[in-house]
Amino acid sequence: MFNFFKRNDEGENNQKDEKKQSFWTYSFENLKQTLINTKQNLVGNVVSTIENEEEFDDFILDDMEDMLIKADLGVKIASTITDKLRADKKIKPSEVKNFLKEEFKKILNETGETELNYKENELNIYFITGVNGAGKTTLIGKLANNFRESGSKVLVAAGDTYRAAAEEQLDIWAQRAQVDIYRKDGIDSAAVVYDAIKKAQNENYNVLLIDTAGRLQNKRNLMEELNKVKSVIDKLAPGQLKESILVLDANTGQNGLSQAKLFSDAVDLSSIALTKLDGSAKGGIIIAIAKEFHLPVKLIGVGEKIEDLKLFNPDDYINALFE
Ligand SMILES: Nc1nc2c(ncn2[C@@H]2O[C@H](COP(=O)(O)OP(=O)(O)O)[C@@H](O)[C@H]2O)c(=O)[nH]1
Ligand SMILES: [Mg+2]
Repeated sequence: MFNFFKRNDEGENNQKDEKKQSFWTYSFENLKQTLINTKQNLVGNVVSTIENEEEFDDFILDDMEDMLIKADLGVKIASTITDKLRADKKIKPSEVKNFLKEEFKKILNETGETELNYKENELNIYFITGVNGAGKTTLIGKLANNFRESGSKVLVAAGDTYRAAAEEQLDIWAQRAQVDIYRKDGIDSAAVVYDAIKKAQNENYNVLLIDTAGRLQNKRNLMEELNKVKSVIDKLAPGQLKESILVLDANTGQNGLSQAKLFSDAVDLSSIALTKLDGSAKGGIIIAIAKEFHLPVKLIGVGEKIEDLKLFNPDDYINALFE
């Protein structure tokens, strides 16, 4: 496993490694600041409304369910949580905060590994998907920079051949991140990806980041194109594909759930990158996605700058929401 992905590097006193690590990790204090609106929306409102009640009667439970749904947790989790309280009469409203914390923790724990999959000394391919404007190209720029800072040889592939100037935008990010780009404008995405994989394999790259389109004439065309690209990867580089990442804008809230469904049907996702968490009140979507799709969030976007991509740490996330 990539050393810099580890949060606790006790005994690590190599300054260069510390610098590298700082690119990926997010201090607890900063995470808390980023989640301040989500905390109020998801936890603060519910707890302050409920905790002084005498007992969980139907009226309060309905109210609580509504609040959780409005906080973008989704109907499924909201009703599971309130049904538990209906069934277990021992839990009192004064304990609601701790109860919620444990419930959220359980849901996040069930998604499995939250560290980005990476293997030393081989090609690691990351297939990046998501709707237009979610933050795919930006994420690729930031990821490329982090990987390059961490010592990897990085290639990015301009697979969004649909949107005008998409290749240009990726090119600018590649320069900023000081990594190589494979682009060939005017041909189809699968062909670009085919060439990029060949190049990455022949020239011993450690990381290949594949950008894709987020909007075609219609959903079906988009899903077909993504599926075609995925087949190329599966055919040329089985085992080298380390993550199929869906990039979601935190502010889309519940809409993110339908996006996750659409994309996971087409490309068999392995993880989520949640962008624009900075300032968002809808960071609870992380829990909804974990519950509905068993997909872990592995990366969070916390700003527009190159260093604003961080590894997601579920324990810190929970503690930041409930502290
Ligand atoms: N505040 C904020 N803005 C972001 C973040 N990630 C991306 N953006 C912005 O979102 C917009 C769309 O990003 P882009 O990468 O072009 O999305 P794409 O269409 O999915 O490739 C750009 O203006 C980015 O600067 C983030 O984590 N925080
Ligand atoms: Mg793009």
